[in-house]
Amino acid sequence: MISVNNKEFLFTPIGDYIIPAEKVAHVQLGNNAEHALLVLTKTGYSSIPVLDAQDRLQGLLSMRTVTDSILGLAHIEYERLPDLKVGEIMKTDIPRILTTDRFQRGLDMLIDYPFLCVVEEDGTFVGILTRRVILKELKKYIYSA
Ligand code: 2BA
Repeated sequence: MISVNNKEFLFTPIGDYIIPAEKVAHVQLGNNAEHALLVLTKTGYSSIPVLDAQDRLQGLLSMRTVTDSILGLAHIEYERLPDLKVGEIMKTDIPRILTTDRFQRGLDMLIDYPFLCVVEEDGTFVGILTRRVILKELKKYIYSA
């Protein structure tokens, strides 16, 4: 069992650890699935946030969601990609965390998810909190304990 004597870091606000929105690859509700597939492929990320025109978080889109949406009975129907809107196929039941939340909440939630979308109270997308950033921070505290 790891023992970290000073647990104050658990209560620090997550603000410092957020990857800001302008550095996060995302798609818009009205983008079509072909554009989304391009963004996912080019960035290499397996899942990215979906925002509306007011920059509010609406859902998540993954490579799997896109592929599922064009899966026919016998083959993948690529020709349907331009007609499908991101808003129709995205996942809406997604984990999110508030800018005012603490490190501990982020740590707890990141056990189940590779990243969390960070939002303001009104749903405005602020950025993401990734497993990598939180693990790096946790490592610092454990090694200095
Ligand atoms: P994944 O895309 O499945 O990536 C898993 C891990 O692989 C990432 O962990 C990172 O360590 C590495 N990785 C993948 N693609 C990378 C790339 N293009 N450049 C550098 N490293 C890459 P985390 O950094 O903890 O990220 C967890 C998840 O957060 C990612 O899962 C992705 O879904 C999302 N994510 C991270 N950074 C993002 C960004 N700038 N824009 C959009 N989504 C991002």
